[in-house]
Amino acid sequence: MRARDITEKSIDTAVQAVLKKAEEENLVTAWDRLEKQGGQCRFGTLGLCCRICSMGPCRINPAGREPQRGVCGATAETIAARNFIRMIAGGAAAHSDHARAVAELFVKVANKEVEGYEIKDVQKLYQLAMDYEVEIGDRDVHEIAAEVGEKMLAEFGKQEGEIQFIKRAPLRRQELWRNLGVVPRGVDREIVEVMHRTHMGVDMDYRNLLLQGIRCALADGWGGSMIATELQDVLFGTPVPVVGSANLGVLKEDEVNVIVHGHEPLLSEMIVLAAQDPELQELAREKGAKGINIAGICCTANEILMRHGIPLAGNMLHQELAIATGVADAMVVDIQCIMQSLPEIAQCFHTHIITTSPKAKIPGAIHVEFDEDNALECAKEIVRMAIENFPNRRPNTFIPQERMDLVAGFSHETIAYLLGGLFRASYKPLNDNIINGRIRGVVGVVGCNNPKVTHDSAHVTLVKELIRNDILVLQTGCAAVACAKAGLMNPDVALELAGPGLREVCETIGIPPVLHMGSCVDNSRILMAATAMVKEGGLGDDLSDLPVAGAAPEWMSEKAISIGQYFVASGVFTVFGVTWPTLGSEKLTKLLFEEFEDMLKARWAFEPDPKKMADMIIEHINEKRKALGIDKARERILFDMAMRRALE
Ligand code: NFS
Ligand code: SF4
Repeated sequence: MRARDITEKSIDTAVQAVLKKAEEENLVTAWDRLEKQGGQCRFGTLGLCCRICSMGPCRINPAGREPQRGVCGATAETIAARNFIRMIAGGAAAHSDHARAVAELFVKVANKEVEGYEIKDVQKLYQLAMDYEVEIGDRDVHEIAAEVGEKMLAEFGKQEGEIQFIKRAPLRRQELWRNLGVVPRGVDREIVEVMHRTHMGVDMDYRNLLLQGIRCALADGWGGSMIATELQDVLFGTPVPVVGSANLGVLKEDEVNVIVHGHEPLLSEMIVLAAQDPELQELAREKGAKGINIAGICCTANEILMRHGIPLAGNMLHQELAIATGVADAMVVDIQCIMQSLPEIAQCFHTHIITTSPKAKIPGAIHVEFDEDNALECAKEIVRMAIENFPNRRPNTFIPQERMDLVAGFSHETIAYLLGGLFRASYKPLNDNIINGRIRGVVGVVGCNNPKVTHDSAHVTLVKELIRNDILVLQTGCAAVACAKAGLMNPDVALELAGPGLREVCETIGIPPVLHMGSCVDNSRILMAATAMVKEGGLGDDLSDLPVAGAAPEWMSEKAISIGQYFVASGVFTVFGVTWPTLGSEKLTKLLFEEFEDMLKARWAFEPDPKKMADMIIEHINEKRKALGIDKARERILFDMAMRRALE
């Protein structure tokens, strides 16, 4: 990639300022490394490179010249399909192994084998007990939790039958899945089967490969990810609206800054708790700091923002820059989306990079293994290391001023409460306002950052276009952080940008037009919100009837592909930006972009330009509205007091 000006690297002025500092100090960041990659491999980009056996690596010429086959005879579509579903397996594995860790801890908590954690959301536990047909009666909460936990833990390795949460989907969708034979058994089994079928010389029919890809993705969305979300809510509390702030300006010159980065809230929850410890607070003061400041990066940030209002230091591409401010006394990481370069950058400052998972070590980092049997002590040790490190800060510190206030905490349950009130929580007001046309539709804008795209630009441009067109936006992951920083989750800023219908509804309910629903495993919340819309009635009887869509305009990870595939398989039209990994095979791309429509009543699309992406989505939503016969209802209705009351 050619050298780019700083303003082409990110639209975030805080990022631009720290990138400038990094340049002056000769630090190397993801943007520089992307440049150093030069022109990236075209075969790989198009999905046409196969490294599955040692007769290869093989590649297919995308221009139709030789070679057109791998040594084993594999065609372009076989190679691209195998690569694609292996991405799904990678993503599903990441989400689900995270979920497994939560489930294992949950069982220990239920059995009172560990200290520091508790069952916080008993209502949600009861809901799960009903899902899993666990008797509630007048049994002790821990007893119920133990049985629920065991049953949920058993889901991962389930050999036969169907995972339980499939039954949460609209009946029409379940029927469609059963007819296609894509209802997942345990997620472990589906991942293993992807790996088996993509081994040299096994499944060579790209359609058949994709069916297994779909089954594996569904095992993620309605299995692994949903289990993670549900059990995290029971353990740490189901999110309710909370005020927070975002961007590197949340770091503090005069306090100990502990940055938590990664994905599992098991550790970060304890770090939040440890930072409140009076002894550690006192130690911080002894070392000359005014207090202890916790800030998050990536999905860990989203998890503790949603439940505690802990500030967001930034999204994926902020990780190196947070260190480059010179005020990060420790960066604590667990799993996923962490850059190997962190210890190198930290060398130029005083920052401790602390790895905590036995699954994720980085050469040059300090490893403090997180021991959940001793969670709080472990978290305290980490916070203490950060405090002891505070006096070692070097003079070259710089904290950009950017810091945006926001409202987050929109679990799908909370949305129902906000819409309908505590005693008649429901999605009816949302459906009504979609039917009467004040709200055109609902779109999930999710996913990563990718330095190939001007950082945050695609997220922010797309979301602004959508809300301007009266589309309510639901967000998770790094996309959510991007829009939070841009003010789109701040009602004062964002309502100005929303179309009149959306604005009216949001003002009445008291929500921003862009709702932060959490981390990437919490995309399962979006599935549940969409399902609640179907079940409420008036908008068709399947997820594919809804005027909704999904988008990941700056995606990079395998997890994003798994999420996108379970969105599509659940009936949601989904558009990705940046680059598309199957373009080398016309047939496979046609399957994903066109034929899926017949098969799944939803399809994938690819569009790197966020304005065009918005047009594509709006057109799709308009079509769905037309099919529902609600396209003419969009005349403007002014609210009088009675209508406002009715809405409340
Ligand atoms: Ni999601 Fe969360 Fe961010 Fe992408 Fe990574 S942090 S799990 S994968 S980069 S959104
Ligand atoms: Fe080449 Fe086939 Fe081996 Fe892939 S599996 S590397 S296409 S010979």
